[in-house]
Amino acid sequence: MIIKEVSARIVKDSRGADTIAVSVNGCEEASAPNGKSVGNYETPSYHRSLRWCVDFLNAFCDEIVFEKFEDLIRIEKAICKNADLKNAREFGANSLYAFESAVLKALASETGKELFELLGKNKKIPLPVGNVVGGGMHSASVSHRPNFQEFLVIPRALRFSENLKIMQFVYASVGKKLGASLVNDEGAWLVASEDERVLDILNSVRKEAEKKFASKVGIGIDAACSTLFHDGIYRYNNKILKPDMQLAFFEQIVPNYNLFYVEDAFEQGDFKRFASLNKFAGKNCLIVGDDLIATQYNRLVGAIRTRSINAVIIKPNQNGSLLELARIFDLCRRSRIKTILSHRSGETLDSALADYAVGFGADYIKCGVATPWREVKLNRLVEIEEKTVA
Ligand code: 2PG
Ligand code: MG
Repeated sequence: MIIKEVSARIVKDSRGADTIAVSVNGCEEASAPNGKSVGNYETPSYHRSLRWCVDFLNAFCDEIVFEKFEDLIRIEKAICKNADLKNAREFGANSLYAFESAVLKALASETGKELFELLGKNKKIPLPVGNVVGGGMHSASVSHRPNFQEFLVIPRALRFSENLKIMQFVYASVGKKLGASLVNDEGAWLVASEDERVLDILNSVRKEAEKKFASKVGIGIDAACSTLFHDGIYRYNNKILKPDMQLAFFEQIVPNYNLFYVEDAFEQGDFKRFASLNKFAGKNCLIVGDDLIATQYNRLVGAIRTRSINAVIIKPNQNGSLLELARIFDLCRRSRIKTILSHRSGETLDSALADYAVGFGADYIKCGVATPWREVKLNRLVEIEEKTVA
């Protein structure tokens, strides 16, 4: 394939905020999402501005020969040359990701392949991590909302289609028990409630789901604690915790609620307490770094060295380069770190995340349970499963 024509435009995400969409050779558009609980170490979304990146891509006229995933290096070199940058990621995580993804979509279409087939040999269908109840920054419209940003369900049946049914059952049943009717940024239930009450309800529904579907079902939280941390202290609705008290608190709630998954239990610089929790609970629970790593290779190397995590969130638009994402997945595989490819709270209707989860061989995909922006990715995974699993 020769890249002959690039067109870019500004579109709206699920929150109505601006983001970038790119198409190559007139093929299907690729777009980038936007986060709200944005980590300090994420690659900035745009070089100069969104408008500047859109104009740059519309003027892109290098005719690059592109035949396989690894040829993304040619795209990255052309960007560096034309925009006078040292590293392609300086072009911005949203603009680089949308462009690279659009190139891959064009290659898939021109070669009659599925997008996930372009990414190498590590294919497997991931387990879903679904956001059932929301709090924190994603539910800012409700006072007395839970402190934790996300209350999650992680079903572990063999088929993705079955896992989807389990998530939908848990979602509907928890919503009913909480008397919830509105949803937040990620389609999770919007409620005024204490964290502990939500965890109790989620746990009881988890047990019901295990019986009903004869499958293991885990629960978890994205505590997103960087957003609770101000002036050296974690500030909750009903308490204030110093960092060591925060560690003690998590050492209590992980076994008490039988948590299978805990993301960002500490603020984004605290490798040490992540490591303590990992040592304490990492045998039975995924100790997940999101803001801690921010999809940056060097921070992942640091976390592996300090044994701070046993699982990592990977967000394409925290980094930008799909080539670097491939290196991150490789490092995780070699270091036995579980991988969770993740959506953002402000999403688009692009379903490519599902293909990247399968193509990179992610262990999990975090993309919500409800609302069209999340469902499009879940439905694509069901479709991929139908195509690939006998
Ligand atoms: C997170 C993400 C997605 P945001 O913290 O894991 O759920 O939130 O996209 O707002 O950073
Ligand atoms: Mg997170």
